[in-house]
Amino acid sequence: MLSETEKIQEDEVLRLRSILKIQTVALKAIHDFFEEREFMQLMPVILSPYTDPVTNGSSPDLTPGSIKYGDQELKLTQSMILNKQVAIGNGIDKFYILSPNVRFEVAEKFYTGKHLIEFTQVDFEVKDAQMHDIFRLVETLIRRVRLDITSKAMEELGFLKRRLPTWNENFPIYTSHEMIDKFGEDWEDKASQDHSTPFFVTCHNRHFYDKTETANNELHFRNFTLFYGEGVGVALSGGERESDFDKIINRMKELGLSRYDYGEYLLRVQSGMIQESAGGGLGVERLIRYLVGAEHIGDIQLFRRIPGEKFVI
Ligand code: ASN
Repeated sequence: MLSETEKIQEDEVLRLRSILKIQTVALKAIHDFFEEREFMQLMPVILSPYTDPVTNGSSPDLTPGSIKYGDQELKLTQSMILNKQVAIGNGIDKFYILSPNVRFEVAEKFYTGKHLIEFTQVDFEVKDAQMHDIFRLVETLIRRVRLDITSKAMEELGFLKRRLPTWNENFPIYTSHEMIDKFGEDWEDKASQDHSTPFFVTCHNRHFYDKTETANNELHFRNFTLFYGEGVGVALSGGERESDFDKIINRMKELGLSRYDYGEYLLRVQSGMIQESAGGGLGVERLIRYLVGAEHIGDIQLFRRIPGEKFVI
């Protein structure tokens, strides 16, 4: 007979094993999906002279960690977007990367249940693609993951008491303006709670590398976020990319970034190496949290990397 403590420990092991099985099946589905569509897999970089500044005014707490190596100041990758654009310029037309990102979030983000200091995204990019091509790609990818999980990890879903929602072929698409009108300025959580299935939201005033367009004298952004329903929040962010030097410089100014921090990247923009592309990045841990129905993102991690928590190992 197991004691009460032994029973709890055994249940915890079974819970963790179920989550890891679902994670393994999901990652294999993602690899298979891209390989079947002839995407190349690139290896991630961890340190580089330039990284995605991520911050867009709404998240002032994000500061890239820097490391000095010789006379170079290197940054821990916050996202590989700038590398992705250079890869497109090097003739790699469609690819994906399992890319570890480090983002120093403030301790209070513990309470969101969805932030990590260190996480991995499935980052992908397609030359000459537009937003709607990426929507179709992402819908098919999420559907594929769901299909493989339900056929290969039914037992584990059952143990975790998770019933995955079903959804239509196409996820609904809204603009951020529609969301603000319906849910107010703080629309993200409310909108995610209001939906039982995933949905896209376009047009966010966000990154300097997102493509812009002017309509009715207003600036619009050809970028998007995929939200999971059920209050789980952001799944993926992405966009069409800006390749016009003057527009990029203007956006850097608007976002309070210094062009001198992006010298080599901007030289590439100026020489025409940075071309039209679109893509996005799907957070792996958030995907797993969604699939298994975990309350807090830390609950799916063996090695927890939660804002405000002491790292144990
Ligand atoms: N990976 C995202 C993209 O492709 C960028 C990000 O994570 N900040 O747009």
